[in-house]
Amino acid sequence: MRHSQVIAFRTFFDLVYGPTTSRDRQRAVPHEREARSSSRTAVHETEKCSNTGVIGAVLSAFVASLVFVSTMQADDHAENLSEIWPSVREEAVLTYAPNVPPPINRTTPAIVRVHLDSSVVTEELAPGVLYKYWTFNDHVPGPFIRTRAGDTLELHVTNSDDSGMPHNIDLHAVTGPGGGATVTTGVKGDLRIVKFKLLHPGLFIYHCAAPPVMDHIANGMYGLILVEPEDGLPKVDREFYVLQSEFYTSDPESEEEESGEANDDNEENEDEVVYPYSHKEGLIEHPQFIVFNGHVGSLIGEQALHAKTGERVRIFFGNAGPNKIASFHVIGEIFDKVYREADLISPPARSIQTTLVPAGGATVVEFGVEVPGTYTLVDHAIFRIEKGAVGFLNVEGEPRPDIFHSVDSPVDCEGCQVQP
Ligand SMILES: [Cu+2]
Repeated sequence: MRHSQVIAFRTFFDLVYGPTTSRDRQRAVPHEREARSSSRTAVHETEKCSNTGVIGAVLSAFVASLVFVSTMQADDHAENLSEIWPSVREEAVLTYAPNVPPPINRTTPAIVRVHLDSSVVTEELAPGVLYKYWTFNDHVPGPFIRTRAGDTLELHVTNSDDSGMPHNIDLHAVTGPGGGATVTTGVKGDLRIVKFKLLHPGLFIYHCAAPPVMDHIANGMYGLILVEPEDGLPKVDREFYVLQSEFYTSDPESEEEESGEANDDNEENEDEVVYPYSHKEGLIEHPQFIVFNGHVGSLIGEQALHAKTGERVRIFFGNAGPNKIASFHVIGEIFDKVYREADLISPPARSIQTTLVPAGGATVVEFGVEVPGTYTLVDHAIFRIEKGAVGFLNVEGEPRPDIFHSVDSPVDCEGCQVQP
C-alpha cells in the first residue's frame, strides 16, 4: 500500500475510532498506565534477551519477575477499585470453532480475564490454496469468549506479529470509544491491559480495527463473544460456534501483488500455493472464498458437526463479513427459535427457515433434531456454496417414519455439494 493511502486510512481510522494519541493514554487510570508501561518494558526486554546465554537466562528471570510485578500492580489496582469492579476473578474458558465454552453457572458478576495475541499463520484456506492469515491466538476465527451480563472483561492484549504491524481489538460487546480499539493498539512486544464492563447481553462480533480496518478483518482477525443474560440461556444438548467470512485473493502468479512484497512463499512447494490478499477485490466486494470457520471444508468430513435424534441444538452464528450479508439456513431443518440479530432479551422468533445476519452481526438459532441423517449448513445466497459456504451436521438415531417416510431409497446427489 502506498504511503499516501496509509495516511488516508489512518485519518479515516482516527475519525471512526478516535486518535490513538497521548490524549487517550492520559485518560487511562494512572495505576493501570504504570502497570502497562512496566509490562511493555518487560516484554521488550524479553525480546532482547532471547539470543544470549547464561546472562540472558538471568536477565530473562529478572524480566519474568518484572512481568509478575506488573501483573500484581494491575491486581492491586483492581483491589483499589473493588467498589466498582466485581471482587470475583476468573480466567475465561476459551474454545475454538466449532466448540463453545460451557454455560456460566455464576449468579453474580466476575472479572473475566482473557488473553488475546495477534499473530500471522500460513494455513490451507482451500485445497491447494495456502493463505497468510492474520489471527487472534493463531486461529481463524479467534476464540469464543463466554461471559455474563454485568461481568467485567479484563483483556490482556499482546502482539506477536513479526512484521511490526499494529493490531488491536474492537468488541461490539463493549460500551466505549472504538469498542476498545484505541486502548488496545500495540505492536510486537506491547502488552495492553484493559477492563470493560459488559452492559448488554447478546452475541457479539469482535475484530481487529487497526488501520486499515478492512484489511485486518479481511485477513481473519475476528471472533465471537457471548454475553449471557443474567438468568442464562435455556439448556440445550449441543452448542456450536460457526462464523461466516469472506476472503479476497489475487492470482499468485500475478506480478502485481498488492503488498509490494515478493511472494517467495511459493518457491518450495508447488502443490500448495500461497494466494496473496487483494485489497482491490475487497473494494469491489468480489470475494473468491466465502467460508464457515475460516477454511473451505471446516465443517465437512471428519470435521462435520454431530448430534443425536431427540437432542436440542444451538448454533452461535456470526458474520464477520467484511462485506456480505449472510442468509443462514440449515437444509432439512426449521429453526424452532431465532434470536434475531442475537437479541437475547426479547422473545425469540419461531419456526424460521432462513435468517439474515448482517456483516458485523450475529444470530443464535435453536432447533430439535428429530430425524436421523445429514443436514447442510449454507448461506442460501446459494452460489456461495461453490465459494465454500457449506458444512454438515450429521444426526444419528432411529428412523422416524411418522415424520419422514419414503418407500424408495434416497438418490445420491453426486457433485451437488449439498450432500456429503
Ligand atoms: Cu490487526
